Amino acid sequence: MKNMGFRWYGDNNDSITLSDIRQIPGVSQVVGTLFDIPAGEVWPKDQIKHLKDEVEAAGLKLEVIESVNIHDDIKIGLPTRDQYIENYIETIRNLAEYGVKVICYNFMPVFDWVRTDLHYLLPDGSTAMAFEQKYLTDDPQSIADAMQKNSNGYVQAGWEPERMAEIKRLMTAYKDVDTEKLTANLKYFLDAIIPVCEKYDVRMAMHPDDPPRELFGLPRIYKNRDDMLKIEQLHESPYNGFTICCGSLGENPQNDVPAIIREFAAKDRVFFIHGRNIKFINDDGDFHESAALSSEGSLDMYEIMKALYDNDYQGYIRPDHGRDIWHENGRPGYGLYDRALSINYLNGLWEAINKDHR
Ligand SMILES: [Mn+2]
Repeated sequence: MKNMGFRWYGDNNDSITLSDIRQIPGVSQVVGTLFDIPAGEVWPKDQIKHLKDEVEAAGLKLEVIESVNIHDDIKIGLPTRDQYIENYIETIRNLAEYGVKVICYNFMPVFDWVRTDLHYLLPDGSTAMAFEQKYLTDDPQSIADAMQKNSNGYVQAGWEPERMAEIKRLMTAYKDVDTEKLTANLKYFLDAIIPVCEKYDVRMAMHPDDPPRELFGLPRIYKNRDDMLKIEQLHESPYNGFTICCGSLGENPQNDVPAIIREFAAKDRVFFIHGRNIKFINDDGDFHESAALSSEGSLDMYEIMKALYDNDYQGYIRPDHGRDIWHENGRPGYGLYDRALSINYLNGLWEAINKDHR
């Protein structure tokens, strides 16, 4: 695929180098971030320029950013949100100046993605991240501590220490934020930023909640197709759209991921794809992440790629989390080898579908 990318956390935050990424066949994009900038602060132009320059020096492009995190005050709807939204707008303008076309973001309260095991042992001896409801305690702090402790010394995106130090305070601050209020706060945010995105040609690609269900009593507003329709209608614009994370949506067996892609890609509201497979462990929706190959997981990756092809998808795609294989010991889910295998597989499916339809 022409816009195949690879997520990279930056010089001091990743076990993988840009030249490693360049050597994966068929990769043209780095999905980049300024990992050290806390949510709510403006991304400085000089740091964006530095990132773009080094990505381009490696023969790659920087057109997708993941993520520009949204300050919790915006999600809670506090009066301080206006300043944080101003900062967000300035970041959008700064990124646009350096050629960024898509910003991936999420609107999950307190926690980003959640797993109960970062090293779940698979029958072939590899490990992957897993979610089993029975291990989810009532204490969010213990989940945060486990995520940190088991990440091989890396900080996981969405689990930054400054955020985790605040869990108790945040859980209290979200006490009165229900689904309706969180949705209204998303609308307030979109109404403010989307006109800027239209002017500067930057598309906002919201990432689904992962897993797509309520946790710790906190609301989740992007869990399925109906949620997507609502989000789309909050602020109608070709710049208000989605990241389809196949794994995240696929973690609810009721979600028909290829059908969701068909519906929203046909309307040109899909800007970014996370190509990931998962495998259900039981009928309760517990799952582990798996190799991308359809036969290794519960999602049909051919149908997913076919849905993109049939809708003439021109947007960006990257593999999502991978397994840890071949003695790799990096940030769990973000090793080099299994994600490179995913890219080769997804590109292989794409080539085959293309040639079938010539
Ligand atoms: Mn994802």
